[in-house]
Amino acid sequence: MFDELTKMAEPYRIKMVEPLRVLSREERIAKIKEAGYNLFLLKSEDVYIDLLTDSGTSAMSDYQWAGMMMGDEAYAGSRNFIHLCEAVKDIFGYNYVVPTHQGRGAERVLFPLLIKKGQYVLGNMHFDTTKAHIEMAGGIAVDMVIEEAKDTENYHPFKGNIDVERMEKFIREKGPENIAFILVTVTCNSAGGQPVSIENIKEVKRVADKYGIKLFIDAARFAENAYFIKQREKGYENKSIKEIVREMFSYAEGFTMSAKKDALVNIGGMIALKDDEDLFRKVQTMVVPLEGFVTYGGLAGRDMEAMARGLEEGINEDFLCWRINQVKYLGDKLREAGIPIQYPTGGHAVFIDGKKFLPHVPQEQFPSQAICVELYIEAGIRAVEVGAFLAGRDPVTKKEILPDMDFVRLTIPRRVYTNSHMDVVAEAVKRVYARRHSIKGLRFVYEPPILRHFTARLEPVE
Ligand code: PM9
Repeated sequence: MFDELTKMAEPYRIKMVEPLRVLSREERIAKIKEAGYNLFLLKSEDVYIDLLTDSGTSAMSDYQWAGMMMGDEAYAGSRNFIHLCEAVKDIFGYNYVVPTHQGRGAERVLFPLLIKKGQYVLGNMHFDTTKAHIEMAGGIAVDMVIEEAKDTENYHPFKGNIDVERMEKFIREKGPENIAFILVTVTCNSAGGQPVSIENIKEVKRVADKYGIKLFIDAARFAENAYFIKQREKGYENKSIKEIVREMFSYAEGFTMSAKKDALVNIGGMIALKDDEDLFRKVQTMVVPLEGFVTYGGLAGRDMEAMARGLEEGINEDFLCWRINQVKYLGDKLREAGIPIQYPTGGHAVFIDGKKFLPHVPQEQFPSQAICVELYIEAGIRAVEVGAFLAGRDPVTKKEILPDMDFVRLTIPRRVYTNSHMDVVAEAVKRVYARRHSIKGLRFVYEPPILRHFTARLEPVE
């Protein structure tokens, strides 16, 4: 166990390195203009520190790489699938596992089995692909995160919690038969990587049971959520991460997971179910045409081995302590400099409050995207906008959706960057903040009809 002294540095050493390249400021100005002021359209080699996402960007361990060599590439029943099932049973206590190529593959398979046209899916805040898959299955996604999440300045230990009172009122108004299921996302990515407490999950479960509604978990960042519970929730300080994970998942019927986050792999996902054999059979039937045979679901045997091992490593408390504290380290530096961020910092990213950072830029001109552009120009850092640019337009009125929370997400890949890189990021943000008054908004040159933020092209508003 690492102690107060040894906790000060990474709980691993580096065996292999990947050189970084930095373009000159002039080159960066040219590159971002060429990319239509959209950071998704930059080449990765033109980026110095890549904070676009923590998804699929982790560094795998020697233990995982060794496991890759143990890939059993049989079409059916590979030993790596069996290892994956054992890991899921051991960590989550669930009986049934269906691998998928990534998180959205799991959503694509499971959701149509649970949703009847016009039904609601309630959650804290659904991730964008999750919302898309709910809608593609004929459902309506409703976000019910607590109001405290929207106040970025004030501390709340569990800003990812669902507003249970509001949820119950909604169920009564619409009728339980019109609710397909409840989906709790841990941690709540869209609210700033904020955790959900066990108490809240229990309360949601109580209401779900009262009305005969099923509860599922979007488990992408389950381990980071468990770590926050251990740190912040009374009664859990002496429990192991595994015990906390077990309890969190004991209240749900099943989960979808993007394994590209807390399971520390570059590709992979799954659906797991506690004990619903009937639903398991249905999932197995659907996964074959959509993803692949029931024991590989779009993954190679070696990918499943890395995933099984990654799940075990992902709940290691020393690793989680370093991980969460690295994000906090960057967040603290920004807060000390007076930069408005979602507070407290979340598990996987520091979220800058774009509306407070650039109050003179109207939200329709994408202040958070403008900050992302400036950060790239300042130091070759690629962050991602989670605000109005991503939110898109109302499908009926075609009006811009202007979300309460408009963020620049500085997403930290796992085991990839050191705190020296965090120092550079903090300094770059401070420099952009110092010249914030001269930063202009952006407008569309090309706007695709759906998921526009991936391929849109913009220009500065003069
Ligand atoms: N999240 C993220 O960067 C990656 C895609 S967008 C650049 O935050 C949750 C809570 C997610 C998530 C992906 C998915 C989808 C589901 N739930 O990307 O399909 O944060 O593996 O997972 C991204 P996949």
